[in-house]
Amino acid sequence: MALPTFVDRVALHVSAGRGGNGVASVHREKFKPLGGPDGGNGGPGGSVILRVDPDVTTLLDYHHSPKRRAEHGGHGAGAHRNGAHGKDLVLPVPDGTLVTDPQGNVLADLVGPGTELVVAQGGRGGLGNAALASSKRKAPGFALLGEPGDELEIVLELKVVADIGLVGFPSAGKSSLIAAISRARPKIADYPFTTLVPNLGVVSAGDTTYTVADVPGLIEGASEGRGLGHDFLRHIERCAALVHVVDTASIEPGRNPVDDLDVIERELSRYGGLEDRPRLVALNKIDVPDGRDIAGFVVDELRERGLRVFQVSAASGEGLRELTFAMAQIVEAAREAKPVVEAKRIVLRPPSADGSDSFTVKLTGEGWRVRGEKPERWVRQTDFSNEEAVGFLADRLNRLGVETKLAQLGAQEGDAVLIGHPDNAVVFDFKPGIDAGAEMLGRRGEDQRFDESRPAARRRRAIDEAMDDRGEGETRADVARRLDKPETYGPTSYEIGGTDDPDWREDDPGE
Ligand SMILES: Nc1nc2c(ncn2[C@@H]2O[C@H](COP(=O)(O)OP(=O)(O)OP(=O)(O)O)[C@@H](O)[C@H]2O)c(=O)[nH]1
Ligand SMILES: [Mg+2]
Repeated sequence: MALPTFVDRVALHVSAGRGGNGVASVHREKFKPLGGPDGGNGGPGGSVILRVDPDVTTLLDYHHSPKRRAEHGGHGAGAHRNGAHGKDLVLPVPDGTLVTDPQGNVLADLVGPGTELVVAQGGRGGLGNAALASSKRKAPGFALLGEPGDELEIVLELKVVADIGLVGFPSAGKSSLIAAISRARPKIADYPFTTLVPNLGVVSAGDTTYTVADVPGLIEGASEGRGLGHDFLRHIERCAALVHVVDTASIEPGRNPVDDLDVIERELSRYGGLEDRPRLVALNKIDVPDGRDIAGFVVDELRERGLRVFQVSAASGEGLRELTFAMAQIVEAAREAKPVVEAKRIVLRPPSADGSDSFTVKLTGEGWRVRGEKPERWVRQTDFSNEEAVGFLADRLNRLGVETKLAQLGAQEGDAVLIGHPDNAVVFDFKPGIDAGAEMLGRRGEDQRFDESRPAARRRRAIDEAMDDRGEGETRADVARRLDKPETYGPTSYEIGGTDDPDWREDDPGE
């Protein structure tokens, strides 16, 4: 089989760039020992954007390379240097590209040059410790991680945007007609199904310029897949009007213009959705003497049905001027009824990413499952190897009300709490109402001068001391428990539960 040169449906895998990580860094300068935090933020990852480009007429490129990825954001660096923005990946698509998910749900219909769809959003960059610092938390010893970009499967389907669609039996002369009235040069031959893909032509009649699409021929039973089937009719779904191209000179037995027209109408109605489109009839090939006679016989019958009928010859050009002006009239009327679409930018977000404070808590076999845009994002931003970062997360979750909600629903101390999508949730131990959190975990973020007045810090020191003579195999968490101060941070389980310490009640800079 020949290589395809026209592709009107492709499945595409798009991945946006990951956001860069923020960095925890402390300013150092000769003779200035007390430098502040100066870790820069990670740059956002690049997004994948589909943009309607009038010069693109096929989805062929995507057929050849169906995986597309935008650039990652750069990591932050010391001295307040922010990471670079990942470059967006702009994918040009033809006018009239329908974007769906693999299940066929429509995500967007891209019509009009310049229309854009942000199909996969780049991940946010993580904040560096400079941005996380506050009056009380003077030198955070952690930074936030960049978030992964969206990654998804989409299907692009091209629905040609033409003003007029030509329909008819194979060899009726549709391609010949488009060649006669425009500069399109489709393949023309005396065997059926010469046209395998839609052809577009631009026609000028008077002051009106419009496009005409020629689609592969239809035969009786096309809706059951006979011939080339009727799938190609989706290319005329957007047309303002249809022109029946009818062969008046067919020598096939049983063929006559009226029956041919009825067959095509039946197939159109089986396809559905085209009933409201005005129709014109072009009785073609009247340069052939028999054809002219037959056209003469049927023209009245067709006009009695209320159809506008034109007797034409694509070969000699006879009657084409009237036909093209009639088409122009319909196109003008349709354009007046429907204003031109303006280029716009559509942003696609997964349904959960609504930026709201809402979250859900459900009891499942594995434990309490917490879902919500913010809790899940915060978990993704957390560097779990850094206890101070984990404490920061705990406090954010607490402030959102996750702990309160769990308690209301009857969660017991020690219950498993899973945050995030079932496939990659992070598991925590539930530990309500503790006087813990970041304070007691990390020392790097604290200004020692405030220590004396801070109970959490005092307690942390007590644990530090007790650690020196802990039992074999006893973790810091065990020691804390032994001291009757709850703390259970371990390598795979993190505690959620906040602190009453006013330090952590400031506006969250990570939002
Ligand atoms: N004499 C005469 N022949 C024509 C005319 N229009 C088309 N033909 C011939 O009819 C045959 C089929 O023409 P096409 O334009 O390929 O027909 P089509 O409707 O595009 O056919 P498919 O693409 O197969 O559906 C060709 O041999 C043309 O030369 C016409 O007005 N007069
Ligand atoms: Mg053709």
